Amino acid sequence: MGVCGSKLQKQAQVLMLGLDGSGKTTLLYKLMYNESVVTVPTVGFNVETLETDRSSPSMTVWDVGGQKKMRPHWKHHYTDTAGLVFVVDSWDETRLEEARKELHRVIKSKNI
Ligand SMILES: Nc1nc2c(ncn2[C@@H]2O[C@H](COP(=O)(O)OP(=O)(O)O)[C@@H](O)[C@H]2O)c(=O)[nH]1
Ligand SMILES: [Mg+2]
Repeated sequence: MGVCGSKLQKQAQVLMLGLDGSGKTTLLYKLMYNESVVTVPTVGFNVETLETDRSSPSMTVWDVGGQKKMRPHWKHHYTDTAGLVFVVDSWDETRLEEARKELHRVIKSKNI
């Protein structure tokens, strides 16, 4: 139990979802390097490990492509996910309803 507990402390998996173009990859690299990078639409996913201070677990952040054809694949990343970040472009009001539907679909899933 103790060994298992210490293992869990070392690393936590965080899943970052949201519509395509909502700013997920920008946020990931801002967190990683504190820089605004030029992004291209994510095909597949980006994954980065963010180091925190020694007392906290490091975070492995999965930024998964948000295009319509990618969304059915989101569920394959739910296992072992300790946290979910759902990114919304609050400026783009025309897609808020689409974002709301997708968020509800994710949180209603049995596996998350
Ligand atoms: N103005 C503004 N543009 C942003 C922001 N975040 C992302 N973008 C831009 O929005 C576009 C899509 O961002 P990206 O991170 O690729 O979105 P993703 O598809 O969710 O990974 C890019 O041109 C970014 O430069 C933000 O906070 N403000
Ligand atoms: Mg992206």
